[in-house]
Amino acid sequence: MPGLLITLEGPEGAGKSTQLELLRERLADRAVEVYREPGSTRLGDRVRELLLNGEAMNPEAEMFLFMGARAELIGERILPALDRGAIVLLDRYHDSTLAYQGARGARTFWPESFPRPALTVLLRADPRLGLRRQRLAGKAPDRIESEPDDFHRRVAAEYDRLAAAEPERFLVVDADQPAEAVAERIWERVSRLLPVAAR
Ligand code: T5A
Repeated sequence: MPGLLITLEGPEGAGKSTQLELLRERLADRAVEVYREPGSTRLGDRVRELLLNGEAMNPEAEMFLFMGARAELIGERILPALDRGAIVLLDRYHDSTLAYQGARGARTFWPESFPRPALTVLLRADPRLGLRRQRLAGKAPDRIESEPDDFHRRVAAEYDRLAAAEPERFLVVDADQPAEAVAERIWERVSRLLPVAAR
């Protein structure tokens, strides 16, 4: 596959959307497609509503709903974009399921049909920092953000475990620093993945 899949992960409000926009700006002269999860397809948007604003559900039902929305996004958007040679930037991907639904006790796994990212940036932050940033930005907490601190701590621990298990795929960046400093760390790594002429 000629394209490049780069994903951003981290706890609530760690700055993924902010960093995605800064990265998109740096890559402005290249074919870039940006998606977020859950969502970015008609089915994904409907499932997002159920997942973030619906009722409590069984952890494995939750996992498969996230994965179903992801399968649609992969088939409809991500694989075609990678085939065209695009750089695909993704705000959350399967590591979110491994971390969040893993923290709920679901038996998580990585399906063979889900492409592995060339790079996964983990914005590492105390989950309370992100939740505070979201409150300051006036964002009302959704069903998952409203979980107790202990759940968010388990999610953060799952992320640390995932990053330690695959140090080549993950770039771990401390999110508790100015957005420009975070962006610089990410760019250092992303620019090395690009063909020489594009750096
Ligand atoms: N989920 C998702 C699962 O449980 N399983 C899954 O498989 C998937 C895919 C998604 C929810 O679903 C869960 C995880 C989530 O709970 P969402 O609404 O998409 O929900 O929420 P998030 O992905 O958490 O996205 P947010 O937009 O809330 O957070 P971001 O993108 O991490 O943060 P961002 O960039 O919006 O920044 C938040 C605020 O902080 C400021 C920004 O200006 C903004 O106000 N900020 C900074 N402030 C100071 N210093 C910095 N370095 C800053 N960077 C950003």
